[in-house]
Amino acid sequence: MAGTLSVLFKKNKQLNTDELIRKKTFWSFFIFFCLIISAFMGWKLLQQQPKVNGVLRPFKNVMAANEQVFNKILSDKHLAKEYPLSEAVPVPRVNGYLGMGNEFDASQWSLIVVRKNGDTLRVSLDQIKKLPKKDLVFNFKCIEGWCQVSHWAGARFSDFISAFGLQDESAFKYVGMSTPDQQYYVGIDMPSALHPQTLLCYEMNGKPLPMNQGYPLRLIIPVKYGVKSIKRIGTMKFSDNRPPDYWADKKGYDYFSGL
Ligand SMILES: Nc1nc2c(c(=O)[nH]1)N[C@H]1C(S)=C(S)[C@@H](COP(=O)(O)O)O[C@H]1N2
Ligand SMILES: [Mo]
Repeated sequence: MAGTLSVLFKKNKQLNTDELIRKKTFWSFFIFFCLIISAFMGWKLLQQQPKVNGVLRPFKNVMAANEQVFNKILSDKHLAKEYPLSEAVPVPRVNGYLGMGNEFDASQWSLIVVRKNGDTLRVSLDQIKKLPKKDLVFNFKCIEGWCQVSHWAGARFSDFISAFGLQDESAFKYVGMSTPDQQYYVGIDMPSALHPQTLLCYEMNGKPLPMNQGYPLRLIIPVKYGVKSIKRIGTMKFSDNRPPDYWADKKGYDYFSGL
């Protein structure tokens, strides 16, 4: 044992081949062991970090940095690819059920818009249908990993803003939307909301939206993952602070979810 120990600290040229092998073997195992220990301690340390929206803070910090970068280069500038009508699927998948409860009374629905001064504006579906209609066939992408070319139509959010005199409201940084029962809600950065392909959508495949796809009015926002395309919009609010966002708050998904 003492022999082995003394070998470890001797210069290579003082050792014979056997001793040299012993020395090298020891040190490589020692380094390997240290790496394992530090990896384990690092992992332990990470576990002890506080969580932000269910995501460990160090990860959240990296995500926040990524968000900054990607929100600058994505979303609000480029156009999503549009497809010919013939490529749209006949029966688009139904994916989200929050806020889609049966107790919804469509006859009582109107879109509630909370103005800057606190007043509420109620807008009927007919009023929205009077705005120029934009058909959009695009590849709808869900963050969970599926995508589908589908056909939607509605009024551009930007046309809605100007038609209803909401310019002051659109000077805020964000718009928040929630279902009539508040079960689902999203926050959208204003440049993406005002993007020319962002629709207040009331038709799918040339027909009124099916109930489970957000009748009477949903958001279609091709520059974002599907999570942001809230179905059955009840209320719309504007703010400079980030409005609550179901998936960003519950699961720590990227707030912008830009594409
Ligand atoms: N009200 C409401 N809107 C929602 C959801 C939801 O659960 N409730 N899910 C979102 C998600 S994750 C996706 S991918 C799309 C799915 O839209 P679809 O059901 O028309 O496929 O809706 C989004 N909008
Ligand atoms: Mo999704």
